[in-house]
Amino acid sequence: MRAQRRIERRRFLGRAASGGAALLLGGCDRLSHSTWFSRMLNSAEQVNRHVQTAITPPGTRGRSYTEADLSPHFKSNGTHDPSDPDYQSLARNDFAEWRLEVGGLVDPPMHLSLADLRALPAVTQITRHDCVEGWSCIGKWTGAPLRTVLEPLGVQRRARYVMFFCYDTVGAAGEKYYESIDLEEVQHPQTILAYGMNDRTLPIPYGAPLRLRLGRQLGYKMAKYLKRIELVESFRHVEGGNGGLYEDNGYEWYAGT
Ligand SMILES: Nc1nc2c(c(=O)[nH]1)N[C@H]1C(S)=C(S)[C@@H](COP(=O)(O)O)O[C@H]1N2
Ligand SMILES: [Mo]
Repeated sequence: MRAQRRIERRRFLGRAASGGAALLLGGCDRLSHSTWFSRMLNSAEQVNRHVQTAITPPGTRGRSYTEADLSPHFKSNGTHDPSDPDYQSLARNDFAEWRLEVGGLVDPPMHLSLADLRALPAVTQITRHDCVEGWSCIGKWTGAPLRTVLEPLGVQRRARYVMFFCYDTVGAAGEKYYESIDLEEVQHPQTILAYGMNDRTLPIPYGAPLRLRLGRQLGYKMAKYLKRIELVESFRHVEGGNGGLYEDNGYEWYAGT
């Protein structure tokens, strides 16, 4: 039964987030004028933009920390090592054959290697990771800002969200981990595709070879073990329809900290 299944999955995933912001869309007023980001605002989004701006002022960054603040032991949560056979075989060869698929509203679809991503200007940031289960760790993350990954690509102007699909499954039902963010979050300087952690190659328990890092949202938004990203106009008809596996289980889509 669907209700029973929901309860079991919720139990597996942990306690539901309390409070939090309502579903917030759009929010593009600090975006650049030259790119696809600025071209798709409609009046409904303008209204939502005011709501989001009131809660998270545009340009707000998550707090940055120093080396002295780094957690001696960063917790690995959720999946620690995906059992997917494709993932396992990629891992055996240090992800040399791994490619990030970029699809959906982008012409042409792309496959990016780790070398492609490392060739982009890298950013490093020390930020706090807050899990909805009630723990926090501070880590140092290195990667390519998502905006610099997407900007050279032929992203269609209809695109409003980026979806992230992962190699692992979670819970008794074995559903694929996935997540999504909107264009404001894509443009945020702390939104990076991270391949490094604490000055090392990103280890498997933390999402190797590539994971999403955000500056201002909770841990479950930061998809590990990335396989494919997809530009979409709406996430309503993807997987459970709520923009992420946690969201399909009742958690907030905008998981601001
Ligand atoms: N693919 C995938 N991404 C995921 C998870 C997961 O199980 N699978 N867990 C999420 C949760 S709830 C948290 S708190 C963080 C944990 O990241 P960490 O293992 O680096 O601490 O990853 C998030 N992203
Ligand atoms: Mo979490």
